[in-house]
Amino acid sequence: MTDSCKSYYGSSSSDLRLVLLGNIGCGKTALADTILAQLSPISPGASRSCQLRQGFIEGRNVTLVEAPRWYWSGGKMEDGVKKETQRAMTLVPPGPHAILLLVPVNQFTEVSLGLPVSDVICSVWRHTLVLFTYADRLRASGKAKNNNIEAYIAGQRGDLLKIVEKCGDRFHVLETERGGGERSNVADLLEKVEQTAKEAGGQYYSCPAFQEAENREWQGNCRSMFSVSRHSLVLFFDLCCLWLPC
Ligand SMILES: Nc1nc2c(ncn2[C@@H]2O[C@H](COP(=O)(O)OP(=O)(O)O)[C@@H](O)[C@H]2O)c(=O)[nH]1
Ligand SMILES: [Mg+2]
Repeated sequence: MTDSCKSYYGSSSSDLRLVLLGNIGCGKTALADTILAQLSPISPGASRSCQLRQGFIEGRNVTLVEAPRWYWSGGKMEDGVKKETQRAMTLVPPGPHAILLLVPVNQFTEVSLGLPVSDVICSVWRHTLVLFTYADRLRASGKAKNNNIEAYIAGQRGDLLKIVEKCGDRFHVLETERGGGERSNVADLLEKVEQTAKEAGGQYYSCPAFQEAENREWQGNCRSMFSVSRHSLVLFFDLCCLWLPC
């Protein structure tokens, strides 16, 4: 994936399109449920393929795609996973406003172990926001002094800090307690997503597959316009021949 952007032009300002990335169990489905305030339909084999969901939340039409779980082979991400993840970007036309990289803050994960997440994220870092899940578990473990997650990351998790820095210091700690706190946490997250798009120059990520499709459509339109005008000319010429005295 190469980094390529488009302006908001053509999409409503109340639309918000997201791609959720992260390995199995990192909390993608739970996050989608929380954002959309609805339970996910149970779909077998869901972890290998993209899941698209929509809802109207906090005054915005939110569309989100849950990308597939990660499979590694020889330290590299499997090609099938890569392709399916790239497909995730194409399921939210004309492109996602932000990519949320979910990282369980209480564990050492693929991300924190430095496995090549870049394989899938590549140069879309500037559209990516790190979303820390399992903050409740970390607090319960007592590892975060004064229950302060930010201080724990800054002081004890240089591995996670590196990822956050790669994403332009954009991160959000997901709070999972039920009730008002959870909703205001989602509202904060959606604001950060909009901020991510603003920081990327008021642009959303437009993947190469989209550009190719757009180019094909444009070329197709040109071809059909040309063929329409060519047919009109032929018709005009035929009519002239009919009207003109021989
Ligand atoms: N305690 C806790 N459990 C979570 C959190 N996020 C997800 N879970 C649970 O972990 C399990 C896997 O989460 P899920 O959203 O299905 O992960 P996915 O594979 O990334 O879609 C589910 O039982 C969730 O309820 C979290 O932040 N804290
Ligand atoms: Mg899931």
